[in-house]
Amino acid sequence: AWTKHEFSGFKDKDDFEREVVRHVETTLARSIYNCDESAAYSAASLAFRDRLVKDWNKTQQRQTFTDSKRIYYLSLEFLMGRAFDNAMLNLGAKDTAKEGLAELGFRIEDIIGQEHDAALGNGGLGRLAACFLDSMATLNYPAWGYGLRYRYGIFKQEIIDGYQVEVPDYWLDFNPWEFPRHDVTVDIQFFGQVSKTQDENGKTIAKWEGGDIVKAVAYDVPTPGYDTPSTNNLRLWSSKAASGEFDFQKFNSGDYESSVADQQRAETISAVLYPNDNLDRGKELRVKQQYFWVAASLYDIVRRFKKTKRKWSEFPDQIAIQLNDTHPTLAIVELQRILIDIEGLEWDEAWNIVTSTFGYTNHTVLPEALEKWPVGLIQHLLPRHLQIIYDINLFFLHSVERRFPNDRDLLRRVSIIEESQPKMVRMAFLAVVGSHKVNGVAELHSDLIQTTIFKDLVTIFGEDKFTNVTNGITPRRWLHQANPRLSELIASKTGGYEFLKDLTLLNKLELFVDDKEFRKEWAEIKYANKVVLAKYIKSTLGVSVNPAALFDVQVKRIHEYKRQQLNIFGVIHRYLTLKAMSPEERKKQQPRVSIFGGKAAPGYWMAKQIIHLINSVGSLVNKDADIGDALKVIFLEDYNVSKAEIIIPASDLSEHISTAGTEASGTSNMKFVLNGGLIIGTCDGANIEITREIGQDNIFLFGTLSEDVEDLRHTHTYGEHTVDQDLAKVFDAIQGGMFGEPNDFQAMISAVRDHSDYYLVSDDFQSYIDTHKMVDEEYQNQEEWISKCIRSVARMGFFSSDRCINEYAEGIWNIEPLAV
Ligand code: 26W
Repeated sequence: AWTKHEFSGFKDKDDFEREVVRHVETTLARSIYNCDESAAYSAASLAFRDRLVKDWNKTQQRQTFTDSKRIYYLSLEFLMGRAFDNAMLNLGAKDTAKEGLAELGFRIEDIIGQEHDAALGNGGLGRLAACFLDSMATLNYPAWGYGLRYRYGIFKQEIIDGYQVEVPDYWLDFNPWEFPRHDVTVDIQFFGQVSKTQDENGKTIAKWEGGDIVKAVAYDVPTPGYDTPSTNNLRLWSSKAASGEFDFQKFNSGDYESSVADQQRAETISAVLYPNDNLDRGKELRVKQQYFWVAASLYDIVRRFKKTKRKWSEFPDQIAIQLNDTHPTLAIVELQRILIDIEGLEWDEAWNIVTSTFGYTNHTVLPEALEKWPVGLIQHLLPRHLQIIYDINLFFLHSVERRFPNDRDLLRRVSIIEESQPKMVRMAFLAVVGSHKVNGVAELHSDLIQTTIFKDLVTIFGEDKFTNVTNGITPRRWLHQANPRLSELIASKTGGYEFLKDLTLLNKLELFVDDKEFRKEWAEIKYANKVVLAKYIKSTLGVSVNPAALFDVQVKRIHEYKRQQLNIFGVIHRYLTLKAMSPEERKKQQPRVSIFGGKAAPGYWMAKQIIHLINSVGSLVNKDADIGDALKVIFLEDYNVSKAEIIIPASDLSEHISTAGTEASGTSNMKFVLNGGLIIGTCDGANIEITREIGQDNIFLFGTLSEDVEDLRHTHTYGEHTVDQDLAKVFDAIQGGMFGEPNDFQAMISAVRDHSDYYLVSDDFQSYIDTHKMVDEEYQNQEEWISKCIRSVARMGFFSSDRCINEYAEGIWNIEPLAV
């Protein structure tokens, strides 16, 4: 077994300093007298990397030696954020590093600030995968993540004249957290033809030949657990031309240009993360990314399994593979192909192995987000896979027909191939058919998938195949790292930092709700966090905000279903109301800062219009002398993980106001409550379970319930549909030119007033405004407000990603932690 000393890294600050100096002088080839913050960051990170890699090696040896069952988490996105602070905290060596850096003349915050976010994800799904890696390592599960090493992560957002402008995020200039494995490569085949022959026993043998080969190169990222030596691996694949630098044939024959072009075409596969969130655009390059990544990962997994010399039937006892949404669904087809075409298993035996191995997590019910690929595209790119998909579908439909004879409409509805023009492969159905468990990510969402998109499949497979695992977040990053003072205060009352490993220990805080001194300390920490954010706002936008005002935050991807338009219409309503008041009356109102942040997909025109309106409202309101501190409207540029770590601890109220039934779970709702902020929200996603845990009195719920959404939408389409009166006044102000050229915002207004108001902005407007009035009133009573915050935090234990990972491990993966 390891001793704590062995994995916590440095003996003392001198030991750490020596390592930093060594890296400055040798690895970076610089003089310690010419070491700026950037070099200090590089050297300090390398010093920590050296420690991580030792734990990483031991963890891998141990996993191999014990030959225990592993979970492979396949995700096209891992939104890791920064690694340095996380490594220091998880290794329990941040104080040591802080002292050491101070002696070298640096402030640790400045050094942490040098790191570029690893932003290989869009939003919720990618960040969830990152929280899961932290929990799997912390809980000592033998686990690997598999993803793509994008050269460009999610774009950097700039706001220019109130509009979003996208700038490429080239983040790999210097990345100490990855290890290239030039010896771990896989050849990936695309295009080509399939030939079928018979062997001596009359069995049909399929051969996939010809086409193009692209090389996958592995890059390993060690992911440390908290207070444990377990350091798991995140393996990211990078694409490269197969024939090395050049195609020498072409090169020598003078066709230099096209030999370079081939190489660039290969590298394009892992070049860029698709910036769409909850929107499927069916691009050929995207499906190429998916197959490239899935095929490389499975080759790796199978290679590792074959080394153990076990029987194929033991594959599912040794390996669980989780599909993070439908993006890796081709893995089901690829494993079946490997088993029947390459390893020579019979179809049924192979299919048993496949379906026992995979689990599928669904993250959305939005129809525009459900992946479908044209049959013709798959035929062209992956001809053998299309045959296997057709065979899977044939066997599946036969079994359905046997159990439900003469129901042709059922067969049409559940077919993996949609008989449309053109025909499409329904990836979500393929994922359900090829997995042994399917889960949603919050109770309401898991109920909804079973009663809507997968209703027929529940009838066919039975309810036991479908389950719920409510999302969670890692308290290490989202409390300890982001809000160190609150973490320390909690530790002082709950018996040390144990709560970071067992979040239910937060319940001990309930004993201190009535402790006036404790409430005061709590309030001071929140205020200090707000001062930090206020300074950040001043330095980036030049706007002064009063830290004593109520900070009202909505940060997430910009999407109509998340309803930032409802929020900004509410803000305009507040502005009009304030303007109509006498100065004396205005003084009595609760001051507010409305803070927005989030990226719009580059092609999502309506989302970009919403960003423009928020910025236009801000530039009017923020310089209106009548209004002063009563209202400020802020749009924070380039919302990302490291900015979330500043914003979330500074919030008094956060907005989670999606149309009921549309937000699968949400995870930032959990982060905000855990940091002592209250929520205004709809009865959607995990808000419902948060309410159950923390109590109705500690959350501001409003709006239509999900069971009423469909009916309401129908009244819009067929009935008289009049816009809420207060909302109509907001529209008048916009159309009167109060916020600039009204035409710029016409689509947002039309969507509600002239079209069917699909997201029910008008229906929910009045209750939204009324609920904000209640918020203002309750905020006036600070003692009561703080009590609610403390009570809420005390009851948030359930939302740790540790609880969530334990549920997956027990209910879906059937794996156990490795003793350390
Ligand atoms: C094909 C385009 C595309 C890209 C990304 C479709 C769908 C996605 C993701 C599944 C969208 C996503 O991030 N969903 C979010 O997943 C979170 C983690 O479970 C949930 O908390 C959010 O509610 C859900 O929107």
